[in-house]
Amino acid sequence: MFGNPGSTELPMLKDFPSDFRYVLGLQELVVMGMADGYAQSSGTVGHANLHTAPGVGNAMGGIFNAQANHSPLLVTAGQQVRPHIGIQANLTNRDSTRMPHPLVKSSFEPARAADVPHALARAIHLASTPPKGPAFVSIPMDDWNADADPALTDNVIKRQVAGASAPDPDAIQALADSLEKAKKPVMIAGPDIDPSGAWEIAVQLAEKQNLPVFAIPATGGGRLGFPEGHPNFRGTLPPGIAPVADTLKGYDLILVVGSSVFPYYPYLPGEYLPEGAELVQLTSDPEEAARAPMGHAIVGDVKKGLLHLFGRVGESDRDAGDSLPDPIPGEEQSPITGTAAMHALRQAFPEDGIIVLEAPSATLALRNQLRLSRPGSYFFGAGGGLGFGLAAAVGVQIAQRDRPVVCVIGEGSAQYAITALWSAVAYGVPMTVLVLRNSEYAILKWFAMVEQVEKAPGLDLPALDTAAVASGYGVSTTKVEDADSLTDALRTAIASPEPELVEVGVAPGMWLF
Ligand SMILES: Cc1ncc(C[n+]2csc(CCOP(=O)(O)OP(=O)(O)O)c2C)c(N)n1
Repeated sequence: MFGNPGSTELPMLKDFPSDFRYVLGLQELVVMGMADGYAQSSGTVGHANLHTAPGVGNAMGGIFNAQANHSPLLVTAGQQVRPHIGIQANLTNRDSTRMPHPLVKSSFEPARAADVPHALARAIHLASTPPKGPAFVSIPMDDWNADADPALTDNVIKRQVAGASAPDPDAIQALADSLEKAKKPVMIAGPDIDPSGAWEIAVQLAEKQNLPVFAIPATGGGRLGFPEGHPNFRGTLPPGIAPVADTLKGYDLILVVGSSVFPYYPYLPGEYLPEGAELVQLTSDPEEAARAPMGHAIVGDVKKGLLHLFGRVGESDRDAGDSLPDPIPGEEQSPITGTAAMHALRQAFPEDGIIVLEAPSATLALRNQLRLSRPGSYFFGAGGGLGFGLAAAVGVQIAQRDRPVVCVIGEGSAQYAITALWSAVAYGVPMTVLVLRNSEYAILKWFAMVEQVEKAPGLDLPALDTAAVASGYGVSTTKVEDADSLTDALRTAIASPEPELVEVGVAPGMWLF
């Protein structure tokens, strides 16, 4: 249980059971991020316990991220005692179930104290059935002194709910026929491939059918769906409508797996599909299927769908095109570029390492330089709400004790969930944080250019000393300025059994390669 307690949650924490572990976050956005990272990387349901209305308010950005990430989360919050709700005593969440809407799959306050166990079980089952996401339960604080209904509870705790439903075999057969007939098909790998366990079969399908593979636009994908060092990998799609169609020009069948179509941003209008192209989307999320602006969709479990498809197509000898060139560090300069910083990280990054990323102007540089190629190695806040990275890294590292976690973060982004550093120290979480200091909100300067906005205030961050702030939370820190020192500092930090922070100065700007 990741939580931040208040008076309304204390009764829930009384005699805290020894087979549970409580991880304290110092602010509810951090609680959500830690639980989100933990849930996604452990593959189990995470639990975030929030303080009543104001705590839920603080958590909303994190709940937004969790739904975009399809992160299976039980979110509970305390509530005034039942006799106080009607008179709206202090701290009453007066419309507790409406508050987290529309970001949660369900929102519930049990009608009777005795129904709390059932309400929790219901939320857990719902959170963990595709499409996964957060489910909310508000619990009046006096409920914890009441007895559960044994007839109901005894049944409830034994139940299992299996959620992965296979796509319609006829639809998969039609897709297999289209794939066999296509002259130049392409696969677009989405974030639900990895959590659904479809990583291997996605690779096998691409190899059997000789498919070139793109990742969905980097800003909208919380997970990788395909090894980025694989010879069939062609890079990430650009994020706008027209640029996506432009990149996919010449392909006649576009197979989108485990993704919405597409998480576009910014608005760059144009045709949605290149001429002559057909698009088929395989997704476990009926909502993602329904809202797509083009193509057909098949709803069902991504892994089962790919397994069926794989069995219905033959080996193909079509030409998949050229592999990506090896990443290069680019020109030397001082301060170093974001590209050089990511190249330096590549030298220090262990094979089994995990990246948690929230460094907007270096997102593409990281993807291109690291070419992460193992499942469960990449976590990114698909919702785009800052405050995910530092907190999620703590949760990921708690779930994955044996894999080194490196959180790559902009100095601006770090401030949204900076108190996560305290949790990392308090619980001995040995993650490494790499802070890219460019003294500005670089991505927003790029957006200002795209949106033709001149002279916007509030885009510079002079004199923000993240390392000094981190020291205050008890984190060991190192500051470096050149690429070789960065690699050395990262090697040391990654090997350390304590949380460590490395801050590097980088030149302002956007780093695409
Ligand atoms: C909760 C939230 N508030 C504001 C934003 C808008 N925003 C997007 S990127 C960004 C700046 C990030 O700065 P930094 O981490 O230093 O990265 P850089 O752009 O310099 O690479 C901001 C403020 C957001 N995405 N989420």
